[in-house]
Amino acid sequence: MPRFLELKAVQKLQKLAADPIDLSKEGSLTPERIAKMRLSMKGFDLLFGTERVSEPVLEALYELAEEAQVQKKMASMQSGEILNKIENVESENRSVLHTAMRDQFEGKQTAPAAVEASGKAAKELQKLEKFLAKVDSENKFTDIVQIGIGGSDLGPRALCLALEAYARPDRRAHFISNVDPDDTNTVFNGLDLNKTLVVVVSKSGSTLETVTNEEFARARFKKKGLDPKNHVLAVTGEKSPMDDPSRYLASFYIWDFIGGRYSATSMVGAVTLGFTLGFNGLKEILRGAHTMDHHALTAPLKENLPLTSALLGIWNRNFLQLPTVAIIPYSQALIRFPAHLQQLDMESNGKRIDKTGKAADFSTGPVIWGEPGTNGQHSFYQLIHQGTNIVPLEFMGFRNSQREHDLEVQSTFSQEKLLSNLFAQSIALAGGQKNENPNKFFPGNRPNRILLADRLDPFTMGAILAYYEHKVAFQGFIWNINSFDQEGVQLGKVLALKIIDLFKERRTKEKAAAFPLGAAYLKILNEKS
Ligand code: G6Q
Repeated sequence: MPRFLELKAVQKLQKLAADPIDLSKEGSLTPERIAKMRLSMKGFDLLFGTERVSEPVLEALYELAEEAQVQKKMASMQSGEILNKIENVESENRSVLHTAMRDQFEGKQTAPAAVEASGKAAKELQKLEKFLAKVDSENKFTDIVQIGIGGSDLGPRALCLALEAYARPDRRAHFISNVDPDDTNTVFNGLDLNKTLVVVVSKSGSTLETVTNEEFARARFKKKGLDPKNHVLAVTGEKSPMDDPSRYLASFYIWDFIGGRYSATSMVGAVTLGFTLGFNGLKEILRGAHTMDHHALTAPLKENLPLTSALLGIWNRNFLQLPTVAIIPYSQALIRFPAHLQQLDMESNGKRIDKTGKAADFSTGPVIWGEPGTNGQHSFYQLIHQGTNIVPLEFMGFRNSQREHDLEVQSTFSQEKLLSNLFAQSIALAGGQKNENPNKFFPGNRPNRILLADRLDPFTMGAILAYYEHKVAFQGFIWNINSFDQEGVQLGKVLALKIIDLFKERRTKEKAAAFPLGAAYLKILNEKS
């Protein structure tokens, strides 16, 4: 496989990028363009007429996808080939099979590794269904606290918040991730522990924050005279230090072939989502994700939503040289989803070498950040409209609200106001606004695209989650980088443990005086260098 800069389409795109379409020019942003630059799939629309792409650019981008053999790589991924590796150096050497977690519906994979993985997932799902049925029949628990961090927190938390409108009225979810005693106490102070389950989620079973917070939780139960064994659940890797079912009310597994940031549809997210939404709600999320997995795998290049989004991102990043992307959902329920996507994208594609082990001589993943609209409009959009940096945006919008009740105020419903704002911003950012007063002049050519869906329900949420997972994977395939490891995160874990050992050494007053904190910091620096 040639390296990214050696791909023929890259050279073509570099030439085209010298003179990209000017969307601010009269007659550029026509209704025909908006209607034409649109892909649809089962209620989802990807609208990208407001990106700075012309027909020749799109042609060259799809050639790039073909040359980089993205469809073959997606098929390898979903069938369980070992993609998580770097040639000729020590690396994780694993399959990447988060798709197997939801490969529980029609159109199943047949490759042995994928069948084995989806079989393992099916077994855990059955176990969870049985456990949830028991919880229902006993009617003892109203609240669940998920303790986990990074991939064991962000996705599940974002999804739970997003789907609160579909939660059972008698169930609530809470999350603790940070090793911050104030946060842990705040969450537990508001709970009736008699009616509370805690699910401790850690693939490695050894993450400092999570292990500490588990002990915090156990101590709270004990203080109330309750046996933690009747309240605490575990989700962890086989043979991890947490793999001791005798300590837990129930335990579930996650495996090496699911990366933390890709684990929301595994037991990492399933326990809390199943508890709050009910097992059928959880299944709808999985069905939505599976539908998008199947689409990513089988849709032709030019009809493929996550691939097209990936290509537009590569155009902005590598050819228009734009280093950041803002993710803006026009839905308050998605408030934590940009944070999840930040991890998903930046941990996956924030890489400096390609899969051959050589330094990347091109830009890889952009800086991802975001916040729901319209809130963002009242804060950072100023820079986006008129600042000196150009920030591409990925919008999300929904034709209908989650809850039925909406109110007509000044002749429109709130959902209509929300969508009107989204479309108005998209057009204004791309087209700009002429004005003789330079202070009121908007240059336009701020690239953006919209993912539009019917309603943010569990199925749609699952599909959107998978859409982004595949967008990130497709970009990694094109750059030929390993989107599935995270050495940068591992380093932090090791260094923190070293500093913690020094804290232990400083316990006594005399030792602390002889060894101030600054010295601890320096010692780590010296050991590293
Ligand atoms: C995700 C990362 C990282 C991980 C956390 C928690 O891809 O590897 O965010 O999920 O560090 O790890 P554990 O689940 O092992 O506690």
